[in-house]
Amino acid sequence: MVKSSRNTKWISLCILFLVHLAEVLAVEDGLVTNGDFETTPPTGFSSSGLGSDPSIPSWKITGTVELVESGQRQGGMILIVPEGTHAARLGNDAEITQKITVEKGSLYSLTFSAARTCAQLESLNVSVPPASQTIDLQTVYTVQGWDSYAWAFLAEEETVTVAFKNPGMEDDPTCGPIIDDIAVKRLFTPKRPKDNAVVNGDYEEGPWMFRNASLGVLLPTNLDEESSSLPGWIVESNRAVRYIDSNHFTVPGGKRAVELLSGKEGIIAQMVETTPQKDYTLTFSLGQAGDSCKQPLAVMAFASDQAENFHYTPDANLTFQSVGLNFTAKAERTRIAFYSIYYNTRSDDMSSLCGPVVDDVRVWGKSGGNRVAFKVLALGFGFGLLALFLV
Ligand SMILES: [Ca+2]
Ligand SMILES: [Ca+2]
Repeated sequence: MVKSSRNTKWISLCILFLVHLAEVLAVEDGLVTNGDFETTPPTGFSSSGLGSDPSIPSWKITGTVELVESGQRQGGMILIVPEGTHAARLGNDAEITQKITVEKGSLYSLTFSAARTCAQLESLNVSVPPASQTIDLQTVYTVQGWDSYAWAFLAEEETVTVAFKNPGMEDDPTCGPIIDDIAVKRLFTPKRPKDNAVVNGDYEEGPWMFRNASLGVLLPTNLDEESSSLPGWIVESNRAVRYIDSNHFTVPGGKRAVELLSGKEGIIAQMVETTPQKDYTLTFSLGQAGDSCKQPLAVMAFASDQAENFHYTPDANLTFQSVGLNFTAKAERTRIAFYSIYYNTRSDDMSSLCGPVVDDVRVWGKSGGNRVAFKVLALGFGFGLLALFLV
């Protein structure tokens, strides 16, 4: 008996050690090794590409891959380097890969910056086999000429290969997307609060954002809620929505929120658990991102068969307002969704896409609603009495 308890202790200790080891070995949140392409290759940086012995420290390359330098010209065009002085350009069918150690079964999100070069229809394929997605780089969302994107994958092994590939076949084989600042973050799905049917309604859990990432991170189309960079949410549209942080944008609550772009071409949605025939209220914060977005700003909100538009009405003291709509659930899962009514651009550069901000999304049943309504009523009654007393 004593022996078996001792054995159990040993086994527990070993398991603890192995779990700890796995945690130590797994990649840390942030830039992957040489994810910014600033590590000097053994043959040195060369403005004319990687020469006859191409290599990029920590990356395996296939096809025409070049390290480009900021200020480098190609034809009449200056190549864009998103961050620092170097970035990688992927020619026709070219690919760069890196193996990373992860925790099997966990969800991870990759953040990376990409810019287009000569081709008009450039795209970038990001994959961690068997998962893969091709991101369309045709729409440049910011005047800087590059954007940050996030893409999530479920780790099916302890070591996975992250690959970025240019699936294009252009006449000029050196044309192709430029990539930079590749980071990874392990995601957690926040627990659904007791009084709110929405998961991650405050948008605080999401992809990695660099401290200096002033452009936010675009969340491209993703219909699978199990592998979303923004846990709980899906991006239903062809165009992306922008994940923003309080260091560079105005955010209604906490540190993160979502900015809706491209009018009804940018839709964010969630299927929330509901009880059929029960009455609910959907509330959310509607604000502006503090990015000189040309007004008017307005959001179309959907819940079950209800849809309502809400215009952002600026207030001198507040950068957001709380709005909401009532609905009756028709099923055990109810779709809530938001898109921007207008196609907004920034008033300072007239071309960067921007739009209304959504945050603190809540869905609660009528019984909870009555309690809140009662509190408001009681408060109003109190104020009424006070006013009477003062008069
Ligand atoms: Ca760089
Ligand atoms: Ca928030």
